[in-house]
Amino acid sequence: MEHSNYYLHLGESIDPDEYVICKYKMKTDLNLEEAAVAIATEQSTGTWTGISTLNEDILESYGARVTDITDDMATIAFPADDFSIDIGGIPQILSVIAGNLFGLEALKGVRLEDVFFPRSILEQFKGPKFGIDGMREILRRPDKPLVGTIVKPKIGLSPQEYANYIYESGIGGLTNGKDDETLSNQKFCPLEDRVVAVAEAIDRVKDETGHIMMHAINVSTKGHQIVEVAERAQELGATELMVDVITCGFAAVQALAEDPSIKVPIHVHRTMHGAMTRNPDHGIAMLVFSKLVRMCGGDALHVGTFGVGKMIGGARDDLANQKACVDANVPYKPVMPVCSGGMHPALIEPLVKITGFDVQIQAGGGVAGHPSGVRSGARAMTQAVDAAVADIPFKEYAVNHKELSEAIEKWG
Ligand code: CAP
Ligand code: MG
Repeated sequence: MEHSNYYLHLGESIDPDEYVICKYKMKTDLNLEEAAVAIATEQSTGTWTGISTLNEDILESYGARVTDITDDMATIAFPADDFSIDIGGIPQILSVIAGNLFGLEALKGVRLEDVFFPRSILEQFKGPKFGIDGMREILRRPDKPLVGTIVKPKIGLSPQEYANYIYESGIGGLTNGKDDETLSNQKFCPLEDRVVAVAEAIDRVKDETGHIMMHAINVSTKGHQIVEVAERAQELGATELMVDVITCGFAAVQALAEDPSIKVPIHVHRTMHGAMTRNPDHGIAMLVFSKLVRMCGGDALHVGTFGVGKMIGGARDDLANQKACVDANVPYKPVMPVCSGGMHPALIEPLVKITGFDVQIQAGGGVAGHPSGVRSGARAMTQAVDAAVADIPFKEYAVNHKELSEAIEKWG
């Protein structure tokens, strides 16, 4: 039974409550309708050739529909019944909307630019436990941007050297510390020793200054182990957990977020995303990952530096990522957008003008590279945030703030 024309429903309106709707940007030597039908076929009820076992009922119930092709962008609607959330969840969703299609000969390139879920699917996810408000409550920081650091060097410090970095950062006024994405349980800094030492450092900062800080311990590991590792880190005093969502999987974030024994925020790092998000003609937009991370319960997510820092991305794309984190049209708490990568105090003013104050700005090199050391680097970041909040040009603010002026002198 040849059904290729079945999947073409151009101009037909469909009920968004009954479908998962995807936007695919396509590069093809075929005509765009054939390319879009190839995606709809492969990702729903068809394959490369007509099959005798496919009938009208199956097509009608579960066949994807190409509802629009504008320029090189196809809109494809997948019936909600094509998805299985209780068993399957985000892994199964991705197998449908971001699966075999990337390897189809019919396409020279294809990029999943956006996805829209019906309420019936959204409501099967819980979203973040804490989110923006929950993190602000823990830190007693009701409205200023959160400001943090990534301990540098990424690897190599001993637990005590590591904890000293966090102590200095906290005394310098930072609200957030985090492990770097490659740090785990290496012999030079065993996870449990690091958790205990960092917890003691954070407690010391609070005892000495009243300042509250949290530090995200990287618990990225094998799927069957991550809850146990996270629970142990929490038991030893971890104030926040970090998961590398692309290398660990969205299901790993969801496992921690939905586990009632996990009672600290989850910081979601996106390392390796560039393998899929960077190419404008092939892959998956970070906007899609941002929506999925919020669904599965990340409390804070790296969204980029809006064209200001060292990593790929740009203001338009990163603004879309940030919007996905806070969009009021989905039934979840807002996720704290994290801006990180090549950040330093002189970049905070231009960044905050774009992002506003509901953001976590963090710097690794931009703190550890300060000419007067980590504490001064932390102070310079804190001063730059205070200047932005007071709407005082940071160079003017730096006149009376030595650490900030030293950072400007070094990084301009
Ligand atoms: C930043 C960082 C982060 C990047 C990730 C790094 O360090 O720790 O992992 O921000 O990029 O390893 O590069 P620096 P993104 O502050 O020294 O650059 O946030 O875009 O995922
Ligand atoms: Mg890093």
